[in-house]
Amino acid sequence: MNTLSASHPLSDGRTSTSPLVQALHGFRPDRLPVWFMRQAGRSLPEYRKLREGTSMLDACLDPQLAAEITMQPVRRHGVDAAIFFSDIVIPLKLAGVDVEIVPGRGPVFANPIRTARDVAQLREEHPAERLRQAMTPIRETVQLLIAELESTPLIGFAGAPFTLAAYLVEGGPSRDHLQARSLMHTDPIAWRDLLAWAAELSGVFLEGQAHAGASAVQLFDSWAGSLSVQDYAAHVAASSMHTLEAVRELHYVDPQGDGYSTRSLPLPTVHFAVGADHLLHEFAKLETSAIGIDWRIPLDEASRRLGDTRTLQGNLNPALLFASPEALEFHVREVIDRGRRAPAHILNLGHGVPPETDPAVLTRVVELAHAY
Ligand code: 1CP
Repeated sequence: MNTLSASHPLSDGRTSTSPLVQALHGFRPDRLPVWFMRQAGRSLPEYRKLREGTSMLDACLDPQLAAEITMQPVRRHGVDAAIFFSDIVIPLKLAGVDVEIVPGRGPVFANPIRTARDVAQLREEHPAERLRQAMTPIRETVQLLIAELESTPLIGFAGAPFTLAAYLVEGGPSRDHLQARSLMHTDPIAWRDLLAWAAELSGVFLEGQAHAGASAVQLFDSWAGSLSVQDYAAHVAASSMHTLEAVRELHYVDPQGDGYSTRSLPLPTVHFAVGADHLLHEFAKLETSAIGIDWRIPLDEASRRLGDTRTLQGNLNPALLFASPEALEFHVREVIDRGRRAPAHILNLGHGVPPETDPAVLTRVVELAHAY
């Protein structure tokens, strides 16, 4: 077993009794924890101002800037967690892969990965070791953040291997990830090797954030919903497991112990995907502390399907952020009520904050959740 340092915010008690960490361990804290995927970024005028003249990837790798962007929504909305400002392609970038984030589009790769030769070259030229050597700006950003966050937990994250491969194979964002879904059948060995490589990089990225001070980590498999259950089980699940193994062994000594015995608790983990309720049973096998649910199925139904065993995160419909205050309030209450079926609940959106969102509406959701 691998123990987080005594000065880690979970070990020294700063975040171990926070509503987020309590809920991730399956308890119902006094206050319902709430945070938003993509809370940092384009919906905030202060973000747009700070980002002027700096590219997305440069902003992610500048510790002062990335820490400040991470803090902005915490100060403004009073959310119960900070999400590390970075991107799922940062570990690839740090391993030397030629990738850019094109404004208004997303990650674009100079050399799409289409053949067994491309995969072999990628593995040879960009090994996980190269990322390990390049993690300094990530660790520095996390250290700056935990010094400022006090009792608010920082959530670290990584992209799941399939979602990364969906970009690598297509060369950029795509509607249905068809080329990636084909490669797993046209060349299953190359596909397996590509996912194993991506899994290792994402694992190094998660582990680095955890050791530096993140109090939980989330695996984003945003595009897994495009897969059939059979394809997910046969060609994808093992690679997500591989990434999670990098943090599975990480534990901390519960500072709330009774003084006679010590209790060791695991670093909490979250799994998230979109449009993937057909894969819920598969995600359950990954044994994360919580499962993120998008807005397509109600939380009580998701919990029922999981045997009421798992903390759920979600699942406000982002479209309701644009509805009348009354409709939004009704929706927030309904999501919280349905979430009561699960052992514990973390309120979030079913997917990220749309860039057009009025930030005052997000603050209102936090207030509603905390008051209800
Ligand atoms: O210039 C900009 O502001 C670029 C927009 C942007 C931002 C703010 C991108 C490009 N990435 C990010 C930050 C980011 N990305 C965060 C931290 C901020 C926060 O959550 O508060 C996180 C967690 C991500 C993760 C991410 N990147 C995911 C998984 C989460 C999800 O939303 O599904 C995915 C799929 C990406 C790829 C990506 N990066 C950027 C964009 C626009 C996209 C999506 C492209 C597409 O539609 O395929």
